[in-house]
Amino acid sequence: MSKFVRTRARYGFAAIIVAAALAGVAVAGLAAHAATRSTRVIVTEREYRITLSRRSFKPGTVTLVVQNRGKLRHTFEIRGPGIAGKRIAGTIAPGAQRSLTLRLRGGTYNMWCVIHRAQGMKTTIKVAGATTAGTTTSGGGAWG
Ligand SMILES: [Cu+2]
Repeated sequence: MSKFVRTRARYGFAAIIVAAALAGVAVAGLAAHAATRSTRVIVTEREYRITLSRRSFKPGTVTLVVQNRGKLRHTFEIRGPGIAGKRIAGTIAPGAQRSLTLRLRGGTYNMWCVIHRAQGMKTTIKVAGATTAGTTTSGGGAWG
């Protein structure tokens, strides 16, 4: 009698462990999936320039992690193929970071700080297919 109860209890416990393990696998699988789907790019803003952790891009989903390393508040807006003008709401305080996930297509994207665009706080990236030459953060460029 007591042996039967103990066996049932042990079986129940094992079932909980199996269920938890399966749930853990499912969560890990989702996390791995998400990590491979979106490319993280660090965007550094300071007075008065914007620099990116990478300069070459392929079409697909990217998460721009915009970090304000300056002393003033900055903003971030991007425009290009498929993106009519997408902006991180409000301003980013010094030391803070905000992220923006986008779907990039082939072509040229312009990004800038709305407040300090005139001071040259802007940059351009080119996404796969287009020439990558001359995409530096300095210089005025033809736009703006
Ligand atoms: Cu700014």
